[in-house]
Amino acid sequence: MKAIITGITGQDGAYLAQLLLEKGYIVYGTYRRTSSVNFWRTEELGISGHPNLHLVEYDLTDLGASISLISKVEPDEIYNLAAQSFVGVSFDQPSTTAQITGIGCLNILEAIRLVNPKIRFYQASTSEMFGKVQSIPQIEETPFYPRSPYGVAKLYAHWMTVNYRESYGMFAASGILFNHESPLRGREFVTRKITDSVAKIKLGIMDCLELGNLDAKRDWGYAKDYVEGMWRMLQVDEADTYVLATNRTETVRDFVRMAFANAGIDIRFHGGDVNETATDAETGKVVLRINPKFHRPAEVDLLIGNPAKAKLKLGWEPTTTLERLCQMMVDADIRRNKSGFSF
Ligand code: NDP
Ligand code: GDR
Repeated sequence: MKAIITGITGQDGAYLAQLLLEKGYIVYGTYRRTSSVNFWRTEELGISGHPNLHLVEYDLTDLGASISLISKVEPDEIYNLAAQSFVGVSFDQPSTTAQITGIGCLNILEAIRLVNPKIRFYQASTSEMFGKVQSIPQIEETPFYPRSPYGVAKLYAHWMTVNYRESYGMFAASGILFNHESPLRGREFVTRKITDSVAKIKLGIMDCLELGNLDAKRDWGYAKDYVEGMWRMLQVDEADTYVLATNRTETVRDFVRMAFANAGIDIRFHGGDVNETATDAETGKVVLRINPKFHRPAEVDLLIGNPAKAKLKLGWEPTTTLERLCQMMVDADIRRNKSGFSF
Protein backbone atom coordinates (compact mmCIF):
# COMPACT_ATOMS: atom_id res chain seq x y z
CA MET A 1 0.00 0.00 0.00
CA LYS A 2 1.11 3.53 -0.80
CA ALA A 3 -0.09 6.56 1.13
CA ILE A 4 0.43 10.30 0.91
CA ILE A 5 0.38 12.20 4.21
CA THR A 6 0.22 15.98 3.84
CA GLY A 7 1.80 17.76 6.82
CA ILE A 8 4.49 15.19 7.76
CA THR A 9 6.30 17.84 9.82
CA GLY A 10 3.29 18.21 12.16
CA GLN A 11 2.32 16.21 15.26
CA ASP A 12 -0.24 13.93 13.61
CA GLY A 13 1.76 13.56 10.38
CA ALA A 14 4.69 12.12 12.32
CA TYR A 15 2.59 9.65 14.36
CA LEU A 16 0.56 8.56 11.33
CA ALA A 17 3.72 8.01 9.28
CA GLN A 18 5.10 5.83 12.09
CA LEU A 19 1.87 3.80 12.19
CA LEU A 20 1.69 3.28 8.43
CA LEU A 21 5.37 2.32 8.20
CA GLU A 22 4.78 -0.28 10.95
CA LYS A 23 1.94 -1.64 8.81
CA GLY A 24 4.28 -2.00 5.82
CA TYR A 25 3.09 1.02 3.81
CA ILE A 26 5.27 3.07 1.51
CA VAL A 27 4.70 6.60 2.80
CA TYR A 28 5.08 9.86 0.93
CA GLY A 29 5.17 12.64 3.50
CA THR A 30 4.79 16.17 2.23
CA TYR A 31 6.43 19.27 3.68
CA ARG A 32 6.42 22.82 2.42
CA ARG A 33 9.44 24.76 1.32
CA THR A 34 10.89 27.05 3.98
CA SER A 35 14.41 28.39 4.47
CA SER A 36 15.02 25.61 7.02
CA VAL A 37 12.55 22.72 7.18
CA ASN A 38 12.38 21.04 10.58
CA PHE A 39 11.92 17.27 10.86
CA TRP A 40 12.41 17.04 14.65
CA ARG A 41 9.24 15.00 15.14
CA THR A 42 10.05 12.20 12.69
CA GLU A 43 13.58 12.24 14.10
CA GLU A 44 12.28 11.89 17.67
CA LEU A 45 10.12 8.92 16.56
CA GLY A 46 13.16 7.35 14.90
CA ILE A 47 11.57 7.12 11.43
CA SER A 48 13.65 9.76 9.61
CA GLY A 49 15.67 7.91 7.00
CA HIS A 50 13.32 4.89 6.99
CA PRO A 51 13.66 3.25 3.54
CA ASN A 52 9.88 3.37 2.97
CA LEU A 53 9.49 7.02 3.98
CA HIS A 54 9.82 9.49 1.11
CA LEU A 55 9.74 13.21 1.79
CA VAL A 56 8.19 15.36 -0.93
CA GLU A 57 8.09 19.15 -1.17
CA TYR A 58 4.51 20.31 -1.71
CA ASP A 59 2.21 23.26 -0.98
CA LEU A 60 -1.46 22.36 -0.81
CA THR A 61 -2.60 25.82 -1.91
CA ASP A 62 -1.38 24.89 -5.42
CA LEU A 63 -3.87 22.84 -7.46
CA GLY A 64 -1.26 22.04 -10.16
CA ALA A 65 1.12 20.74 -7.50
CA SER A 66 -1.69 18.57 -6.07
CA ILE A 67 -2.44 17.03 -9.49
CA SER A 68 1.22 16.45 -10.20
CA LEU A 69 1.91 14.90 -6.74
CA ILE A 70 -0.97 12.43 -7.04
CA SER A 71 -0.13 11.56 -10.67
CA LYS A 72 3.49 10.82 -9.76
CA VAL A 73 2.95 8.88 -6.52
CA GLU A 74 -0.21 6.94 -7.55
CA PRO A 75 -1.24 6.41 -3.90
CA ASP A 76 -3.97 4.12 -2.56
CA GLU A 77 -4.73 6.51 0.29
CA ILE A 78 -4.29 10.22 1.02
CA TYR A 79 -4.43 11.69 4.51
CA ASN A 80 -4.86 15.46 4.41
CA LEU A 81 -3.36 16.66 7.68
CA ALA A 82 -1.70 19.86 6.45
CA ALA A 83 -3.34 23.06 7.65
CA GLN A 84 -2.80 26.41 9.29
CA SER A 85 -3.96 24.71 12.46
CA PHE A 86 -3.57 27.36 15.17
CA VAL A 87 -6.93 28.90 16.07
CA GLY A 88 -5.38 32.05 17.60
CA VAL A 89 -3.37 32.87 14.47
CA SER A 90 -6.43 32.38 12.26
CA PHE A 91 -7.89 35.63 13.68
CA ASP A 92 -4.77 37.52 12.51
CA GLN A 93 -4.42 35.67 9.19
CA PRO A 94 -7.97 34.76 8.12
CA SER A 95 -7.31 34.78 4.35
CA THR A 96 -4.17 32.65 4.57
CA THR A 97 -6.04 30.26 6.85
CA ALA A 98 -8.94 30.04 4.36
CA GLN A 99 -6.52 29.30 1.51
CA ILE A 100 -4.51 26.61 3.30
CA THR A 101 -7.08 25.05 5.60
CA GLY A 102 -10.16 25.42 3.36
CA ILE A 103 -9.17 25.62 -0.32
CA GLY A 104 -6.16 23.32 0.26
CA CYS A 105 -8.55 20.44 0.93
CA LEU A 106 -10.58 21.27 -2.19
CA ASN A 107 -7.39 21.20 -4.30
CA ILE A 108 -6.66 17.64 -3.19
CA LEU A 109 -10.25 16.46 -3.69
CA GLU A 110 -10.29 17.98 -7.17
CA ALA A 111 -6.91 16.44 -8.00
CA ILE A 112 -8.16 13.00 -6.85
CA ARG A 113 -11.31 13.39 -8.97
CA LEU A 114 -9.22 14.26 -12.03
CA VAL A 115 -6.37 11.77 -11.59
CA ASN A 116 -7.95 8.70 -9.94
CA PRO A 117 -11.30 8.89 -8.09
CA LYS A 118 -10.65 5.46 -6.52
CA ILE A 119 -8.03 6.86 -4.15
CA ARG A 120 -9.26 6.82 -0.54
CA PHE A 121 -9.17 10.24 1.13
CA TYR A 122 -9.10 11.29 4.79
CA GLN A 123 -9.85 14.91 5.80
CA ALA A 124 -8.66 16.16 9.18
CA SER A 125 -11.83 17.84 10.41
CA THR A 126 -12.18 19.26 13.89
CA SER A 127 -14.36 19.79 16.94
CA GLU A 128 -13.75 23.53 16.37
CA MET A 129 -16.57 23.23 13.80
CA PHE A 130 -18.97 22.80 16.76
CA GLY A 131 -17.68 26.09 18.23
CA LYS A 132 -20.56 27.57 20.19
CA VAL A 133 -21.92 24.14 20.97
CA GLN A 134 -25.53 23.37 20.18
CA SER A 135 -25.73 20.18 22.32
CA ILE A 136 -23.71 18.24 24.89
CA PRO A 137 -21.94 15.94 24.23
CA GLN A 138 -21.22 16.62 20.56
CA ILE A 139 -21.80 13.82 18.03
CA GLU A 140 -21.70 13.56 14.22
CA GLU A 141 -25.22 15.05 13.91
CA THR A 142 -24.68 18.03 16.23
CA PRO A 143 -25.23 21.29 14.27
CA PHE A 144 -22.04 23.24 13.53
CA TYR A 145 -21.39 26.81 14.76
CA PRO A 146 -17.71 27.67 14.20
CA ARG A 147 -16.23 30.54 16.23
CA SER A 148 -12.98 31.34 14.40
CA PRO A 149 -11.69 31.77 10.83
CA TYR A 150 -9.98 28.40 11.37
CA GLY A 151 -13.28 26.73 12.33
CA VAL A 152 -15.03 28.25 9.32
CA ALA A 153 -12.25 27.16 6.94
CA LYS A 154 -12.37 23.61 8.35
CA LEU A 155 -16.14 23.54 8.00
CA TYR A 156 -15.78 24.43 4.30
CA ALA A 157 -13.27 21.60 3.88
CA HIS A 158 -15.56 19.19 5.75
CA TRP A 159 -18.58 19.95 3.56
CA MET A 160 -16.44 19.72 0.40
CA THR A 161 -15.33 16.27 1.55
CA VAL A 162 -18.96 15.22 2.09
CA ASN A 163 -19.93 16.83 -1.22
CA TYR A 164 -17.27 14.95 -3.24
CA ARG A 165 -18.37 11.72 -1.50
CA GLU A 166 -21.99 12.29 -2.48
CA SER A 167 -21.48 13.89 -5.93
CA TYR A 168 -18.77 11.63 -7.36
CA GLY A 169 -19.02 8.51 -5.19
CA MET A 170 -15.46 9.11 -3.98
CA PHE A 171 -14.18 7.43 -0.80
CA ALA A 172 -13.84 10.68 1.14
CA ALA A 173 -13.90 10.27 4.93
CA SER A 174 -14.05 13.11 7.45
CA GLY A 175 -12.75 12.62 10.98
CA ILE A 176 -14.12 15.18 13.43
CA LEU A 177 -11.29 14.92 15.92
CA PHE A 178 -11.36 16.58 19.31
CA ASN A 179 -8.13 18.02 20.76
CA HIS A 180 -5.34 15.48 20.85
CA GLU A 181 -1.98 16.10 22.39
CA SER A 182 1.36 14.40 22.93
CA PRO A 183 5.01 15.18 23.62
CA LEU A 184 5.17 16.05 19.89
CA ARG A 185 2.51 18.79 20.18
CA GLY A 186 3.57 22.25 18.96
CA ARG A 187 4.55 24.63 21.78
CA GLU A 188 1.97 27.25 20.72
CA PHE A 189 -0.91 24.95 21.79
CA VAL A 190 -1.97 25.26 25.39
CA THR A 191 -1.14 21.77 26.77
CA ARG A 192 2.42 21.71 25.47
CA LYS A 193 2.92 25.38 26.34
CA ILE A 194 1.97 24.40 29.90
CA THR A 195 4.07 21.22 30.15
CA ASP A 196 7.14 22.90 28.61
CA SER A 197 6.78 25.90 30.96
CA VAL A 198 6.23 23.66 34.00
CA ALA A 199 9.42 21.78 33.10
CA LYS A 200 11.33 25.08 32.77
CA ILE A 201 9.96 26.36 36.12
CA LYS A 202 10.89 23.05 37.78
CA LEU A 203 14.44 23.34 36.43
CA GLY A 204 14.76 27.04 37.35
CA ILE A 205 14.99 28.17 33.69
CA MET A 206 11.74 30.18 33.88
CA ASP A 207 9.84 31.94 36.68
CA CYS A 208 6.27 32.30 35.55
CA LEU A 209 3.85 30.95 32.92
CA GLU A 210 1.44 33.35 31.16
CA LEU A 211 -1.89 32.12 29.81
CA GLY A 212 -5.22 33.46 28.55
CA ASN A 213 -8.61 31.89 29.32
CA LEU A 214 -8.29 29.28 32.09
CA ASP A 215 -12.02 28.44 32.04
CA ALA A 216 -12.12 26.94 28.53
CA LYS A 217 -13.04 23.24 28.68
CA ARG A 218 -11.56 20.74 26.26
CA ASP A 219 -11.86 17.03 25.53
CA TRP A 220 -8.16 16.09 25.37
CA GLY A 221 -6.95 12.72 24.05
CA TYR A 222 -3.60 11.22 23.01
CA ALA A 223 -2.56 11.84 19.39
CA LYS A 224 -1.20 8.32 18.93
CA ASP A 225 -4.66 6.86 19.64
CA TYR A 226 -6.24 9.29 17.16
CA VAL A 227 -4.03 8.48 14.14
CA GLU A 228 -5.08 4.84 14.56
CA GLY A 229 -8.68 6.06 14.18
CA MET A 230 -7.79 7.95 10.98
CA TRP A 231 -6.36 4.79 9.46
CA ARG A 232 -9.40 2.74 10.49
CA MET A 233 -11.70 5.25 8.74
CA LEU A 234 -10.10 4.32 5.41
CA GLN A 235 -10.25 0.52 5.97
CA VAL A 236 -14.05 0.11 6.11
CA ASP A 237 -16.35 -0.52 3.13
CA GLU A 238 -17.90 2.95 2.91
CA ALA A 239 -16.60 6.44 3.57
CA ASP A 240 -18.32 8.28 6.39
CA THR A 241 -17.92 10.99 9.05
CA TYR A 242 -16.78 10.05 12.56
CA VAL A 243 -16.18 11.80 15.87
CA LEU A 244 -13.01 10.78 17.75
CA ALA A 245 -13.01 12.00 21.36
CA THR A 246 -12.70 10.76 24.95
CA ASN A 247 -16.11 11.91 26.30
CA ARG A 248 -14.40 13.72 29.19
CA THR A 249 -13.86 17.45 29.50
CA GLU A 250 -11.57 19.47 31.79
CA THR A 251 -10.67 23.15 32.09
CA VAL A 252 -7.31 24.62 31.13
CA ARG A 253 -6.95 25.40 34.87
CA ASP A 254 -7.34 21.67 35.67
CA PHE A 255 -4.61 20.83 33.16
CA VAL A 256 -2.30 23.46 34.72
CA ARG A 257 -2.83 21.96 38.19
CA MET A 258 -2.24 18.44 36.88
CA ALA A 259 0.97 19.42 35.04
CA PHE A 260 2.51 21.17 38.06
CA ALA A 261 1.56 18.21 40.27
CA ASN A 262 3.25 15.86 37.80
CA ALA A 263 6.44 17.87 38.25
CA GLY A 264 6.09 17.63 42.04
CA ILE A 265 4.93 21.26 42.48
CA ASP A 266 1.78 21.88 44.51
CA ILE A 267 0.09 25.15 43.44
CA ARG A 268 -2.65 27.42 44.83
CA PHE A 269 -4.91 29.61 42.66
CA HIS A 270 -5.79 33.16 43.80
CA GLY A 271 -8.13 35.90 42.55
CA GLY A 272 -10.10 35.67 39.34
CA ASP A 273 -10.45 36.89 35.75
CA VAL A 274 -7.43 38.85 34.50
CA ASN A 275 -6.06 39.11 38.05
CA GLU A 276 -5.96 35.36 38.64
CA THR A 277 -2.58 33.95 39.63
CA ALA A 278 -1.19 30.68 40.93
CA THR A 279 1.60 30.36 43.47
CA ASP A 280 3.93 27.55 44.45
CA ALA A 281 2.41 26.36 47.78
CA GLU A 282 5.88 25.74 49.24
CA THR A 283 7.79 28.89 48.19
CA GLY A 284 4.90 31.35 47.64
CA LYS A 285 6.38 32.37 44.28
CA VAL A 286 3.94 33.34 41.50
CA VAL A 287 4.20 30.62 38.83
CA LEU A 288 1.17 31.57 36.68
CA ARG A 289 -0.44 34.85 35.71
CA ILE A 290 -3.01 35.88 33.10
CA ASN A 291 -1.93 37.84 30.04
CA PRO A 292 -4.95 39.20 28.11
CA LYS A 293 -2.99 39.01 24.85
CA PHE A 294 -3.72 35.26 24.86
CA HIS A 295 -7.50 35.82 24.92
CA ARG A 296 -9.27 35.26 21.58
CA PRO A 297 -11.87 37.58 19.97
CA ALA A 298 -14.37 34.71 20.20
CA GLU A 299 -13.87 31.64 22.37
CA VAL A 300 -15.03 28.03 22.21
CA ASP A 301 -16.08 27.52 25.83
CA LEU A 302 -16.79 23.81 26.06
CA LEU A 303 -16.04 20.75 23.97
CA ILE A 304 -16.88 17.16 24.83
CA GLY A 305 -17.34 14.48 22.19
CA ASN A 306 -19.08 11.13 22.23
CA PRO A 307 -17.17 8.66 20.01
CA ALA A 308 -19.88 5.93 20.15
CA LYS A 309 -20.17 5.70 16.34
CA ALA A 310 -16.40 5.20 15.94
CA LYS A 311 -16.51 2.48 18.60
CA LEU A 312 -19.40 0.70 16.92
CA LYS A 313 -18.29 0.99 13.28
CA LEU A 314 -14.50 1.11 13.60
CA GLY A 315 -13.86 -0.64 16.91
CA TRP A 316 -11.98 2.52 17.94
CA GLU A 317 -11.59 3.64 21.54
CA PRO A 318 -9.17 6.02 23.28
CA THR A 319 -6.67 4.08 25.43
CA THR A 320 -4.88 6.87 27.31
CA THR A 321 -6.19 8.86 30.28
CA LEU A 322 -5.59 12.59 30.56
CA GLU A 323 -3.53 11.95 33.71
CA ARG A 324 -1.22 9.56 31.84
CA LEU A 325 -1.00 11.90 28.82
CA CYS A 326 -0.09 14.89 30.99
CA GLN A 327 2.55 12.88 32.85
CA MET A 328 4.06 11.73 29.54
CA MET A 329 4.27 15.33 28.30
CA VAL A 330 5.75 16.73 31.52
CA ASP A 331 8.35 13.92 31.71
CA ALA A 332 9.35 14.48 28.06
CA ASP A 333 9.68 18.24 28.57
CA ILE A 334 11.76 17.87 31.74
CA ARG A 335 14.07 15.45 29.91
CA ARG A 336 14.31 17.73 26.87
CA ASN A 337 14.90 20.93 28.82
CA LYS A 338 17.68 19.22 30.75
CA SER A 339 19.39 18.42 27.45
CA GLY A 340 18.88 21.86 25.86
CA PHE A 341 16.26 20.71 23.33
CA SER A 342 14.32 23.71 21.97
CA PHE A 343 11.28 22.71 19.86
P1 NDP B 1 0.30 20.76 13.14
O1 NDP B 1 0.10 22.23 13.20
O2 NDP B 1 1.26 20.12 14.09
O3 NDP B 1 0.74 20.35 11.64
C1 NDP B 1 0.22 20.99 10.52
C2 NDP B 1 1.02 20.59 9.31
O4 NDP B 1 0.52 21.31 8.16
C3 NDP B 1 2.51 20.94 9.40
O5 NDP B 1 3.25 19.88 8.84
C4 NDP B 1 2.61 22.18 8.51
O6 NDP B 1 3.88 22.39 7.97
C5 NDP B 1 1.63 21.79 7.42
N1 NDP B 1 1.26 22.93 6.57
C6 NDP B 1 0.81 24.14 6.96
N2 NDP B 1 0.59 24.92 5.88
C7 NDP B 1 0.90 24.19 4.78
C8 NDP B 1 0.88 24.44 3.38
N3 NDP B 1 0.49 25.62 2.88
N4 NDP B 1 1.24 23.45 2.53
C9 NDP B 1 1.64 22.26 3.02
N5 NDP B 1 1.71 21.95 4.34
C10 NDP B 1 1.33 22.92 5.20
O7 NDP B 1 -1.15 20.08 13.28
P2 NDP B 1 -1.57 18.66 13.93
O8 NDP B 1 -0.61 17.63 13.52
O9 NDP B 1 -1.88 18.88 15.36
O10 NDP B 1 -2.98 18.42 13.23
C11 NDP B 1 -3.07 17.74 11.99
C12 NDP B 1 -4.35 18.16 11.29
O11 NDP B 1 -5.47 17.81 12.09
C13 NDP B 1 -4.49 19.65 11.03
O12 NDP B 1 -5.18 19.81 9.81
C14 NDP B 1 -5.34 20.16 12.17
O13 NDP B 1 -6.04 21.33 11.80
C15 NDP B 1 -6.25 18.97 12.37
N6 NDP B 1 -6.77 18.77 13.72
C16 NDP B 1 -5.91 18.70 14.77
C17 NDP B 1 -6.36 18.45 16.04
C18 NDP B 1 -5.45 18.37 17.21
O14 NDP B 1 -5.95 18.44 18.34
N7 NDP B 1 -4.15 18.19 17.02
C19 NDP B 1 -7.81 18.21 16.28
C20 NDP B 1 -8.62 18.25 15.08
C21 NDP B 1 -8.09 18.52 13.85
P3 NDP B 1 4.98 23.33 8.71
O15 NDP B 1 5.67 22.41 9.66
O16 NDP B 1 5.82 23.80 7.60
O17 NDP B 1 4.22 24.43 9.40
P1 GDR C 1 -7.62 24.80 20.33
O1 GDR C 1 -6.25 24.51 21.10
O2 GDR C 1 -7.83 26.23 20.11
O3 GDR C 1 -8.67 24.04 21.08
O4 GDR C 1 -7.33 24.13 18.91
P2 GDR C 1 -5.29 25.44 21.98
O5 GDR C 1 -4.44 24.49 22.73
O6 GDR C 1 -4.63 26.50 21.19
O7 GDR C 1 -6.32 26.17 22.98
C1 GDR C 1 -7.14 25.43 23.87
C2 GDR C 1 -7.82 26.40 24.83
O8 GDR C 1 -6.85 26.95 25.71
C3 GDR C 1 -7.09 28.35 25.83
N1 GDR C 1 -5.86 29.05 26.22
C4 GDR C 1 -4.75 29.14 25.48
N2 GDR C 1 -4.43 28.59 24.29
C5 GDR C 1 -3.19 28.83 23.80
N3 GDR C 1 -2.84 28.27 22.64
N4 GDR C 1 -2.28 29.59 24.48
C6 GDR C 1 -2.56 30.16 25.69
O9 GDR C 1 -1.73 30.86 26.28
C7 GDR C 1 -3.86 29.92 26.22
N5 GDR C 1 -4.48 30.27 27.36
C8 GDR C 1 -5.69 29.75 27.35
C9 GDR C 1 -7.61 28.74 24.46
O10 GDR C 1 -8.25 30.02 24.50
C10 GDR C 1 -8.51 27.57 24.15
O11 GDR C 1 -9.76 27.77 24.71
C11 GDR C 1 -6.64 22.88 18.81
C12 GDR C 1 -5.85 22.90 17.49
O12 GDR C 1 -5.04 21.74 17.45
C13 GDR C 1 -6.80 22.87 16.29
O13 GDR C 1 -6.03 22.70 15.09
C14 GDR C 1 -7.76 21.70 16.47
O14 GDR C 1 -8.66 21.68 15.38
C15 GDR C 1 -8.50 21.81 17.80
O15 GDR C 1 -7.55 21.82 18.84
C16 GDR C 1 -9.45 20.65 18.02
